Amino acid sequence: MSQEERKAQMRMNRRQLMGATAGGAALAAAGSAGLLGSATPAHAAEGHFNLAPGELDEYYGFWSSGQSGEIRILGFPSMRELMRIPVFNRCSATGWGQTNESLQVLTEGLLPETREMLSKRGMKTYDNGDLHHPHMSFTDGTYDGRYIFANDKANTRVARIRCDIMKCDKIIEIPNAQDIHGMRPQKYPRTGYIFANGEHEVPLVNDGSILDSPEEYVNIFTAIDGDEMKVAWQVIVSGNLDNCDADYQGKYAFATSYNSEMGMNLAEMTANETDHCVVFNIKAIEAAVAAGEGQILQGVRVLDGRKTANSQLTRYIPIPNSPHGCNAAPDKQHIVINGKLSPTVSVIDVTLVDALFEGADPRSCIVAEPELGLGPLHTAFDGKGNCFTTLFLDSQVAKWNMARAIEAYGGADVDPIISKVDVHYQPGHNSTSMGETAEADGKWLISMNKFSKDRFLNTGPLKPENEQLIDISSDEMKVLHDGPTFAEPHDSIIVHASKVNPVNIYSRDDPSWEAARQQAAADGVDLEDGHPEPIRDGNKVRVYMYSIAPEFSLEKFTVQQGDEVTIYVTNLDDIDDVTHGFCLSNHGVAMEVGPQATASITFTADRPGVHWYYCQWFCHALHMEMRGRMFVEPRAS
Ligand code: CUK
Ligand code: CUA
Repeated sequence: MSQEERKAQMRMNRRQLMGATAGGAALAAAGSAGLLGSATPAHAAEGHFNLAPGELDEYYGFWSSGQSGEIRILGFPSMRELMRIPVFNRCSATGWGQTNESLQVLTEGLLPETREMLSKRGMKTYDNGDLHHPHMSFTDGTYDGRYIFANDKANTRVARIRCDIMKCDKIIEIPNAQDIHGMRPQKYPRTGYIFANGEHEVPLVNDGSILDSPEEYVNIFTAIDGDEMKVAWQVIVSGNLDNCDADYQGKYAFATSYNSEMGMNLAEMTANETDHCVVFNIKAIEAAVAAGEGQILQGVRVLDGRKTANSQLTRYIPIPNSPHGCNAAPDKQHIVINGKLSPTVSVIDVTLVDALFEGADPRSCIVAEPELGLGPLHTAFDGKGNCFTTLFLDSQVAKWNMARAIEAYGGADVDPIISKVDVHYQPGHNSTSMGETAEADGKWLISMNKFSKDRFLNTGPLKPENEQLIDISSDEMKVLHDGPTFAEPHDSIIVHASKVNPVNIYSRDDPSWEAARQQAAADGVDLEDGHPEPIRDGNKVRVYMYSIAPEFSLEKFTVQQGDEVTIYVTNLDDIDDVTHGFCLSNHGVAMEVGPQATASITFTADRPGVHWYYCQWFCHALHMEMRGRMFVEPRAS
């Protein structure tokens, strides 16, 4: 095939997968139809999402940011962006990726081979990440406010965010797998495990000895101990793993699997009419781990749960076609598998899953398969028996009733679909308020749309996403608000504010700066007192200072050219919202220092001269005056 033919072929494929809206004329038509169906200003005016100044939102929204690599905190339903939590990305404001404390988080969980590869490039850790799925830890089927976990599809990692300080405290790289996509915490009895899907298949020891032999590639399902942030076990499966969820019984995890064909290109990957939902039998897996079955690879016990292994570890439920989203309903009984290339969703009854492991037909646990429209990707729930499924190709959300879908599957003449609403445009994930917990409250739905096209002022070729707030308190869904976002929140959770209790001021005992504490002790320094002179240790120099608005305890210090300098700043202010910063001019050095926190940063002082450091976090009327000088004495030559 020539390059031109190949391009023509790819354009064809794209059009098929995107549906009519990708075509020029059809696009314009879909656009205007969409506008007609959208919220009127009257809806917006009566909307109670529009908070008066000083009023607080009822919910926290935790938004992923996809290839931006961070987590964003929104007030919900006002949709105001409150904060960004750097995770896999770099942050100019907070120094995430520069401070020693953040570098420890970003590097300590890397595999040795990754560390070696990066160090050859002069890097300590990856600079990018692709964060799709943020999910809070659970106790007894609902959010417990301890942690948020998130995947990195780009570099095969899983991160944990502490909800007391809203900072990332652990990142681990997952061995043996490639690209963690779907990721969910165990819901019951509490979040011990984090289940993490390896999306792309690779040779199990991916060391170059096997290359273009796809028949030898495997996919890996990983369970992480969320308390320890260590891999607990892995299971080899057949077919790419996409999204996953856990039941409310603590017995099973479920993962959608496209590409049962194990194809290497688009035509091969979409050939079969059905793919799978893979069921993982947690008790059977734990027993196999305890019995020492399988093999240890890169320090992890890896069990064989492929179809061919015929084990009690997994079951493969045939699902039409290349399924994507996997969503446990708050009724604690049903799992909705979203068909993507099939207009259907398939509903699994978890009470019928035990039988699959006693020889029942894998499809015998399917109790409904309603046809909803084109491109069903993800489903959310209202806790009243209704489900909301995004239809990517139709640019709609369908509201349907679980009980009616089950009756219809049993032969009754009922239509499970209650209503549909146009969204703008091409929705991926959606979330309802508390909807992935047993406490789903049925008030709000957010539709996370991949394209905004004409909905906002033109920002040039790169447009924002559009997240639409929908009132689901009645049968007719009402779109109340358009929320533009930068690349590219895939998924979100909407958590009642009562579940989350962040502190205002760090505890001086916080483990975040344990290494600084130890170094200071070794140097005979109290972090809260700082030290009047730099402490020299060969060509390593440590500078300890504290800050009280609007001053650093050191107005100057002197080092030698070529010294490796570490600055420790302890913020002694203990007033809400008085964060300081430390920014060293012309050195690429900057960090946030929260109230009562210690933060540190290391750099080489290779520029002789006078260099000002200043507080870059506006903290006081004399914030501009909060500064000092670093003198770098030229190296004697
Ligand atoms: S995935 Cu992006 S729309 Cu990564 Cu959860 Cu479905
Ligand atoms: Cu301290 Cu600005």
